[in-house]
Amino acid sequence: TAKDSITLQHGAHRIGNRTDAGMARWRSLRLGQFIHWGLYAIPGGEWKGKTYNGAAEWIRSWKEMPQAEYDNLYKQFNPVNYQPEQWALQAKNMGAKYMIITTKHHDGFCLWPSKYSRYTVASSPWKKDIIGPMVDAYNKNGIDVYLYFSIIDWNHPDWRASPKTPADSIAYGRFKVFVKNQLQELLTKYPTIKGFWFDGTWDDSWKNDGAFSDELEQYLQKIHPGLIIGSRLRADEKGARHFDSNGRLMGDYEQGWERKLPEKIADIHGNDWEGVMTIPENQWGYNARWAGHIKSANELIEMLVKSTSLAGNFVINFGPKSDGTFRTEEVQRMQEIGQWMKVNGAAIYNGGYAGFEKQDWGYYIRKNGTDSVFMVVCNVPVSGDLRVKLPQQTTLTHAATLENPAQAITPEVTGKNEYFLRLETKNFHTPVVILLQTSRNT
Ligand code: JFZ
Repeated sequence: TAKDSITLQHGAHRIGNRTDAGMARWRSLRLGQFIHWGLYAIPGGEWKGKTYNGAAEWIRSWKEMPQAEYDNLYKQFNPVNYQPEQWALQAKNMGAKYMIITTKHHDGFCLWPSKYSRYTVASSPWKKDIIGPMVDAYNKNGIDVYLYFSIIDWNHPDWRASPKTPADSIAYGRFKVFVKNQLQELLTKYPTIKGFWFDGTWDDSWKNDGAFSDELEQYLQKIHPGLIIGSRLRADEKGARHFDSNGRLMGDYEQGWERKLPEKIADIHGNDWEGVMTIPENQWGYNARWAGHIKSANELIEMLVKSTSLAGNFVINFGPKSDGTFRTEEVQRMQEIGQWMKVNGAAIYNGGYAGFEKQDWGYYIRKNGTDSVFMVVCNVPVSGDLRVKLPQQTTLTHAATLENPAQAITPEVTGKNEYFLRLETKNFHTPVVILLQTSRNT
């Protein structure tokens, strides 16, 4: 066990993962849907005929985009085709068990009618709350809701990235009160939410006030017991983020896996974690012109499988258009992932690290707390033989695909605790899942 080298007041307050029922539920969900939606969907990565090469939700920071014009886009926010029921059903059909919605991104525009700001949906032609109907629709479909909230707020006069003068510090002090008020407001308006997903916490102003991030986290969890908050909110009093100066994780799970995933179980250090992934390379909000590599449904399924096999959650991002509809590429991926999940979801929900040595054909996933281990086959070898290497004292008693559970696959014994499994055909269009029943000889 690690020994603390520094005494910290605002470091980690817990050793190891949370053990309560709310966190156990989060850990069982595995597949989430992220939605980045806001004013940036209106330009969609283009302004006055020019294409912005960065992430579409960052367009306000582009020199070609006059900030005053961006800050007036709210006068055009009118998503007449926004149908939260249909959004929720679509997410459910994909197999998502939780969702994260941007209540406020770096631009500061609020998708709920906040009484602490005039820069909200209430001032737009749409006028109505976006968040409330979304929370209700998703909850009704059995999907937990988490609220994304950016600490960076380009629209707020008191926000500072790096306070330089006493006046800056006073302004930022007011800003922190504003943040706390907005979060308290969100918890009061949407009491069924399960947690916050914080972002924009890398600036000096935030990371040099670890005490405030600590007090804020404790305040939110006090007024909403069980609230789940990832490591991205926190800094300690020395400015260390995510992990405190003694290397201990702050918050409820590791939130640093952004467009990248761990490779092996040692990479997660035993912590709960979640990876968030874009379908194109780095676009979160709607961008009319996706460029570069666009991930296929199979690539995303493999990432979901890999995340589950390494005991983490996987969240796929979508950026709806400004009218409230989704682009075809996103709809297709949701449908294809959903078709796969309908047959193979049993390997994902409640799945975790199997404790078996990884094999070349893909990933082992254990149904948590059971002797059932799934083989998710992403690469079939040219021989067609899948080598199943089990730990010592473990015997394979049964194998069958989730697609055809009634038809057992007869294993060929090739060694002690080692088998070959041969599939009927070598041609697959999606990963194949084989459920193994094992028994331990004691
Ligand atoms: C942030 C945002 O700036 C971005 O627009 C999007 O909302 C994304 C989910 O979060 O971008 C990040 C945050 C963290 C890292 C990189 C980009 N990181 O930890 O490497």
